[in-house]
Amino acid sequence: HTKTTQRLFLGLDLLTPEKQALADWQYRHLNHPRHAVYWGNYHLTLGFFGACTQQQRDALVERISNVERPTLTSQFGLLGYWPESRTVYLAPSQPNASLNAFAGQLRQHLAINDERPFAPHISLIRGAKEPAQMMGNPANFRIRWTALTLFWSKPTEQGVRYQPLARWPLPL
Ligand code: 3AM
Repeated sequence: HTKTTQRLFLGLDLLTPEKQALADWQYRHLNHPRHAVYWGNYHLTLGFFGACTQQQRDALVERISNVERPTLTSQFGLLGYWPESRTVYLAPSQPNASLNAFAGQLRQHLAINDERPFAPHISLIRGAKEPAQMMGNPANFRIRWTALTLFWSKPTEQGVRYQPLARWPLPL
């Protein structure tokens, strides 16, 4: 059916070993009664598009392809909590100017109109009514981002899964 839509968002994907290291750290050091985000879903959101038709998706892919991509590195070490969205997240330890600039460019070029300003983070726990207690070592993950990814937020019986639909490599 042509009316079928997919919830799409643009983000930065982690490599599997990076996801595993983060999941391992979360399991050992982050004490929280609520369920952790499924480790395969770890990512950094750059912009959210919402429900898109196949035609809209194709147009997006084309527009995204035209954006110049920078080399991006992030150092994550800040554990945060947003009470409004009940999310515990990991954020860069310091402001990340090149990442912020890239997100700004994408939002302009793709006419993304998210309500809130870009706040780089990796969501770790959802449905959290309180901040997480951290035990032991603070997180310290240095990520050299390798690809810009268009994700499909796909509902499954196990919950939502973020499935990459298209990838654009970042220069190393
Ligand atoms: O893991 P995070 O939270 O960074 O929050 C949603 C998630 O990113 C975000 O898109 C990602 C995949 O679901 N998202 C969902 N609905 C949204 C909305 N209406 C949204 N972002 C902005 N506006």
